[in-house]
Amino acid sequence: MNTYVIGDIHGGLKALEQVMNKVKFQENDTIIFLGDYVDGWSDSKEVIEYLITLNQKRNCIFLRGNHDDLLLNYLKTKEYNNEWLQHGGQTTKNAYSNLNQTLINQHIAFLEALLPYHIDEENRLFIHAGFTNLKGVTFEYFKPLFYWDRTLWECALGLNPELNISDPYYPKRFKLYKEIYIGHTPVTLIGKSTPYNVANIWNIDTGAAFKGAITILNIHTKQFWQSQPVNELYPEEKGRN
Ligand SMILES: [Mn+2]
Repeated sequence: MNTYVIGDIHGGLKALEQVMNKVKFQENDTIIFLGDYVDGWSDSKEVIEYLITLNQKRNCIFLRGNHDDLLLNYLKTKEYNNEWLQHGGQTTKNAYSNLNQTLINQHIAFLEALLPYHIDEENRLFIHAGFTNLKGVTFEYFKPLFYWDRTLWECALGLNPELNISDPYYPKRFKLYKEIYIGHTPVTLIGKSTPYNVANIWNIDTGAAFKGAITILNIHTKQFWQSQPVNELYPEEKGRN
């Protein structure tokens, strides 16, 4: 029985299908999706449909990304702001403009059921962005940080590699969980194109909203699979630039 984690998707259905087909999933495997299913490439609606279908035949855990939350808010209230439109929301808004209300309600139900985080039986944490409370996720006061925070990853990148885990300066947040899997902040920002590990933190967002790939990682073996860069599969589009 294997557990796989998959990073940001951002409406890139063609890349999602490509990388899903590379992994030989077994019936009782678990796939944990780190969130950000929408906003970017033109298939946001189709990605949600794909995930709803996949959930019927695989053990899936779907976490909430900040973009999924923005879409949920739009579908429920029809309210949006320009910042969402500029960060990939425009293609999503377009995609949903001709969907009937029954299907929209189905997608709202999917988005509402997304989990803020997941902790497995071996105390591994899976979360879209991060958390800030030094005692862990259950103590977080401002819950949207689970899908907006970047300080956990910044803290990891700034970590002195010579610092011992018993040192009082060692970040307390890193000691709470066996491993922490995140997306949200593309590793392409630091010139990487594959999952990047610092201390016990694994960043699986390989920049699918931009010119990167979608990545699936086996958490036990750390073997990973990637789509081709998503922009190559949508040559007529700009993604989130
Ligand atoms: Mn993202």
